[in-house]
Amino acid sequence: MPRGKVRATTPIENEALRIVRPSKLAAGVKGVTTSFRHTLAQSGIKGTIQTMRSVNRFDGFDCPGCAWPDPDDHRSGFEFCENGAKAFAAESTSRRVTADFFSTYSVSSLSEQGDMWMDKQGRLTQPMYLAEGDEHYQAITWESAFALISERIRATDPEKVALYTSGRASNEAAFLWGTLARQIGTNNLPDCSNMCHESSGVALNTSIGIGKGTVKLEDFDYADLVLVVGQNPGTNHPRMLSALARCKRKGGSVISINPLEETGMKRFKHPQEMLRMLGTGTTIADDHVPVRINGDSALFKGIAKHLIENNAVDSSFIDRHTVGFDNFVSNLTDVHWSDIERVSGLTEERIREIARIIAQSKRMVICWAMGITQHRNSVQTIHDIVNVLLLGGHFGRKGAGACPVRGHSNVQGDRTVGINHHPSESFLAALDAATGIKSPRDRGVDSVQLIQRSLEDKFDVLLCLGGNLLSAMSDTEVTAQALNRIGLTVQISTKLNRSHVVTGKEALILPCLGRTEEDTGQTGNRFVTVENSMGVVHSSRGTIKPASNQLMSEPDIVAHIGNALFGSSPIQWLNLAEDYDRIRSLIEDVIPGFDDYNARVRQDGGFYLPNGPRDGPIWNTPNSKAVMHSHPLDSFEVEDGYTMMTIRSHDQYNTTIYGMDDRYRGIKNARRIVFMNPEDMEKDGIISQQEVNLISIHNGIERRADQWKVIPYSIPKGNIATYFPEANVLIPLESVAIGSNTPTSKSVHVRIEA
Ligand SMILES: Nc1nc2c(c(=O)[nH]1)N[C@H]1C(S)=C(S)[C@@H](COP(=O)(O)OP(=O)(O)OC[C@H]3O[C@@H](n4cnc5c(=O)[nH]c(N)nc54)[C@H](O)[C@@H]3O)O[C@H]1N2
Ligand SMILES: Nc1nc2c(c(=O)[nH]1)N[C@H]1C(S)=C(S)[C@@H](COP(=O)(O)OP(=O)(O)OC[C@H]3O[C@@H](n4cnc5c(=O)[nH]c(N)nc54)[C@H](O)[C@@H]3O)O[C@H]1N2
Ligand SMILES: [Mo]
Repeated sequence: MPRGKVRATTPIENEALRIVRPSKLAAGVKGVTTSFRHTLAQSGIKGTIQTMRSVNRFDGFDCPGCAWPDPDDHRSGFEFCENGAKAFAAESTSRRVTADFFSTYSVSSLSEQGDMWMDKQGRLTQPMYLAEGDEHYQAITWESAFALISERIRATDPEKVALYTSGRASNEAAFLWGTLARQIGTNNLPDCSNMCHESSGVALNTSIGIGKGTVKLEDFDYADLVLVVGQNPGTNHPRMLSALARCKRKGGSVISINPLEETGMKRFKHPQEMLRMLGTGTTIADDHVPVRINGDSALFKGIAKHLIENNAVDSSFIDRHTVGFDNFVSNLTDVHWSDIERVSGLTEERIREIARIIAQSKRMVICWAMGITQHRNSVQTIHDIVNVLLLGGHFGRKGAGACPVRGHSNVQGDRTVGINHHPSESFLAALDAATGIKSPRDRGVDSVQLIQRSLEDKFDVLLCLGGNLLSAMSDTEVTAQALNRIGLTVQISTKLNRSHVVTGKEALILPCLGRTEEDTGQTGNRFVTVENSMGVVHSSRGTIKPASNQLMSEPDIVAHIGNALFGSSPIQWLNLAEDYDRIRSLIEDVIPGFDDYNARVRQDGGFYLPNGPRDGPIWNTPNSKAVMHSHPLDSFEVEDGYTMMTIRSHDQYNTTIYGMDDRYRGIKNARRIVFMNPEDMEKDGIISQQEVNLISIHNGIERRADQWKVIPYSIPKGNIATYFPEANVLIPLESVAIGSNTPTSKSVHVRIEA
């Protein structure tokens, strides 16, 4: 019997949209008071003080907000930012979702509620089971839940099982998770980075031989130039602004390359210095370059042309360390300035002006995030960025390098410890030797492939370690249909979200401890470890009383599933999870760079993982040199309609909506809005706040989303912006980046219907 109608998207709110003056100053007085209001409202004053004291201290927990590192030398205990505070507040809320809640609300009635409402219901407190055809989740014991999962997995083939990971999982949980998948017999490990920095991983691996960035936090003190490309740090990595401000104080320059001039890049006040009321803050960006959406490849090609024409390249570095230079040069001669100008939306003179600044730089860092990784040609664009760094020899040098700024606080660590759908032979061989299992060698599915194959009934069981796959993935309605076809979906979660209502035929919710909470196993107070965006592995120890006495830690949950499936041979699952030092010893045996893991991670601040291009430079590529890739200029311009990017507001954490405002962009009470250039509005006869429908077009198929309000905004002509996840219904599942298969969330071809 099918369930009642379940909505896959948040209902259209009839909100009272107001356009106000955007905050010009990031993380100033307002930021701090706002953050306190958030924690206070949700966890009460005692909770607030306790939480704030433990943030990012050596003996406290790692901020669940983002992957930006803390200063090596001092973790003051008050290293926090407004949005980090919102992330704690959301986790340390005093509200609870109990079994009664689920008997009040059926899944279909829950689905009629908004995304923000769902998160605000509080912490999940006990395991819940949704039987096939049922309308209500009902309580289930942990034991029965594990038995059910094991039964369903045993009843199917290993390739019909997938294990999704969201990037908050610790190294310990993620390592067990990957190992569990391989003991089951699959590399089906789709993860949030497939939708995030996968393009960076692919592009960096194939050019510099490591899928990560090559800078340390201290490099920002030495850099004479930092480019911030396709990234909005004021909202998504606020603590990065301190590093940029320090760079500037030491004489460095910062250039922001972005279709939008984001707050924070304009002016910033360090929250820790805040109470001293220092002036009006530091101006961060010395220059703002309003590139068109997906115009970055053209821009960096133009920069490279200028550098080569003017012989402003480090020839000895290029000779010693790279291959592909000659080919790159001849390829660039076929790229014409007229095309570069059209695609980037910038004049030749403007691009040469930026190139002249780059030519002067001895120590340049280039940072980027989702504005670069979520396009058709993202891998190529990142190759273009790396080429500009290679031309100037900006590797293996203090104050220089590539800096893909990671999102989720441990997304980088999860990949390092084996969350990978195409693991290397050396990793699998080491895992087999250390554990006694026989890992499969076949490539597994990524997130997009998981959805595509579920539509063809190729999946029976999907286990999710955190996250909200339904809302994070592109093509929401199609994704929902795919998930509905899976036999059993299991969500290991802290908070309620739409993936708990749009499920497989049967579903389980397994509530787990959050990062901030005390983890008292049989061996006493346990801690986990994480890796930040700069390759530092450090500890994170929760300090707050758990939200419910029925919660289990993530490693414990994974181990119990392993134990239910396989008992204790060859992996002693329960024994392993009892004491996380044992998991870490196993990681040390399997993954290079974790020597003396248990000892070194107990040092204040942890330790750096080795990084060839940074430490050498040494290149772990086929011919031991960095590769300069040459690609033709792909433009993916749209002839009719607009190129739409889907971005984050200041009041959300991915699919978790904290509030309906976007203070830095001057928006109150609305999320279904379209930022549009005033000249485009005039051309289309659209007035401010007019309601329009959005229609995306891909391979002749139309997808619609109705009732969006238009906001005039400073954005390049032909470009529009909307918020994720509301706009995900418009992103076709098949529209992905070449080479990384990442949904093209930042370039969606859209028509506007007035
Ligand atoms: N508070 C908060 N913090 C977060 C998150 C959150 O949701 N909330 N999410 C976390 C996660 S998982 C991630 S991955 C990061 C995301 O961090 P960001 O990448 O900063 O997030 P987005 O909002 O997607 O912003 C992308 C930026 O790229 C710009 N952009 C879009 N298209 C282009 C383009 O073609 N070229 C250029 N040059 N710029 C472009 C947009 O204008 C926007 O400023 O933040 C992490 N931190
Ligand atoms: N259109 C569009 N789509 C996008 C993006 C975009 O820019 N545009 N960005 C993409 C990016 S960069 C990312 S990373 C993905 C994010 O994809 P996901 O990581 O899947 O999504 P989140 O919204 O971060 O997941 C939030 C949920 O995680 C659970 N959770 C929180 N903390 C914990 C914890 O400690 N343990 C466990 N087990 N669960 C926890 C809570 O239940 C919460 O509801 O979305 C992607 N989707
Ligand atoms: Mo992300």
